[in-house]
Amino acid sequence: MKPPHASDADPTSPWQRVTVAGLAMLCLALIAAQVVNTSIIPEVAGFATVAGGLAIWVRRSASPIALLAASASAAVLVVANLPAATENLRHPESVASFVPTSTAIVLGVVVAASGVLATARRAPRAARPTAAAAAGLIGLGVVVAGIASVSAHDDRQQGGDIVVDVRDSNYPDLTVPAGTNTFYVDNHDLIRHTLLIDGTDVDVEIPGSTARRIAVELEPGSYRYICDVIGHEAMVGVMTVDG
Ligand SMILES: [Cu+2]
Repeated sequence: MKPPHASDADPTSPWQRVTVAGLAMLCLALIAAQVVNTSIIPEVAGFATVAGGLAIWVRRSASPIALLAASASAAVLVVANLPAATENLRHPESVASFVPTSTAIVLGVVVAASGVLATARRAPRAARPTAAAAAGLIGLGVVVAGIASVSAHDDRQQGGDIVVDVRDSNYPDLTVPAGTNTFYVDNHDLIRHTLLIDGTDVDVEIPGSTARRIAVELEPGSYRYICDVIGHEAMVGVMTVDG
């Protein structure tokens, strides 16, 4: 039975429940994203904390301020992540990059909309189908990524290859002979990386838990090689090519 002094917005409104559930799942998805990254990413940790805090606030209070704060935060999350998300969504074969991204985007959009709809008390009967559609989309993301990762290309190491082990989003410094070298770049991380070598046209995608063979001719000198995934700016190695 509802208390006689029920607040302005109905505390049991279906959209409010969707907002709370969406925020709670968003918090978990952002924590999971960091677990697969094996590191704490300050922005992601910040959003996870905000999402968790908002979930508690909206659950306790159906006030328009709480609901609109949830909406606005979710919208900011989606927009701020769009450049990185667009890249990750183009590479479903890297499950650990794709699934947290697709999940966070779906949840972000749902929370952004549900917070406003709960405040406006509009279309309550659409809440349940919307939540079901969101769950379906998240599940579809997992299936698509699973299929893509199983069929992902994975190179085998061959004799004479220079092995570059990639762990914890880190590129080691290397010393190699001049001429044509074949690098066997073994990505031990679950997440995707790329490899670009300054002064060459090498620009290779390396899905999570796969390896790539990359042949490149190098003159003596020093070359910087990097991963250009957004947020991986610290992934810089130096290749010293002996004469
Ligand atoms: Cu990377």
